[in-house]
Amino acid sequence: MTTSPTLPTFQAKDFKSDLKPIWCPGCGDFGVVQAIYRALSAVGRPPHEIAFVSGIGCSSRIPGYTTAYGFNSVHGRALPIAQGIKLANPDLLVLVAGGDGDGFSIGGGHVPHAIRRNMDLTYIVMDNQIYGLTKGQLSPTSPKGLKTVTSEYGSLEEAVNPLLYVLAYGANFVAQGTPADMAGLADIIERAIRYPGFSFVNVQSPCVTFGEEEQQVKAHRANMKTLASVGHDATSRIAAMDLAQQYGRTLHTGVFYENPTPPTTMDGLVRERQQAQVGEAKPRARVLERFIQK
Ligand SMILES: Cc1ncc(C[n+]2csc(CCOP(=O)(O)OP(=O)(O)O)c2C)c(N)n1
Ligand code: SF4
Ligand SMILES: [Mg+2]
Repeated sequence: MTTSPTLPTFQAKDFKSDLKPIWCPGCGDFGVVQAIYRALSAVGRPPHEIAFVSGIGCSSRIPGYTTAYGFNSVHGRALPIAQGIKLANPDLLVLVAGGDGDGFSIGGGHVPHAIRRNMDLTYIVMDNQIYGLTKGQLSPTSPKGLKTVTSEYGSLEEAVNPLLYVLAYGANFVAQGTPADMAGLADIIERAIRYPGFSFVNVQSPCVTFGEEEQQVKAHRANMKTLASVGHDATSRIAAMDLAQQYGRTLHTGVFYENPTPPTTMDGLVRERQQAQVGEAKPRARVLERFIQK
């Protein structure tokens, strides 16, 4: 009798690098990276098949704390870099991470395009409503009225709503979690990774140094409401947009929207087109002729 070869299995510790995080003690990002280790072990892809891209910020240090290939890149530019990686090597599992500032101020213009291209990426934003790394300035998700070093009398601006933002642009998987519920967060991230297409996870990740009292883990634990407990239908974009309007007032956790019929991803469409055109493709050496003729 022959036995089938056993596939390697991974534990959370297999995704933990030797680098020691330099986050402030108690920072929410510690919980987020733990949830990512757990999600990756459940997904079961080996570290060398994973590319993890981030921008700049406290949260963007995350790739270095994993054993995946990591790129702590340029402020606000994680998504374009990740899309290039996925296009060049579609077999890689590509994760993207960063902060609310990285993703929704300097990088905000890249988000709609990543969504409409719908490459198979998972984008995790650690939303602490502040610029943590640069010592506590207003971020795009800071609530109106917040007093910071750059808004001594209180912010006059409305906050960006990251959930509504990505839902409005057509993201097919949108979720929110908090490290106050580690098991729930790991589960959400695993589902996002498994979703075939662009998936977005907003993590309410407390900044213990510059964040507000009501944005800390203890308050999250007391106030969070799972979407399952409110009977939310995650197959309806409209229902998701309705609930997402409570961002900043109610901490809903779970999957807001999951398109039950995922459209073909752009990396998939590119592959299809390449295969269809392989017969008529010019040999590499004569590729310039196509431009010269025109
Ligand atoms: C082009 C550019 N502009 C500004 C900065 C300074 N900078 C570094 S991180 C950051 C914001 C970080 O906030 P966020 O993305 O929310 O991450 P957090 O530190 O809160 O996790 C800024 C403004 C930079 N590094 N590069
Ligand atoms: S400044 Fe805030 S976000 Fe940055 S490591 Fe410290 S607690 Fe975390
Ligand atoms: Mg931030």
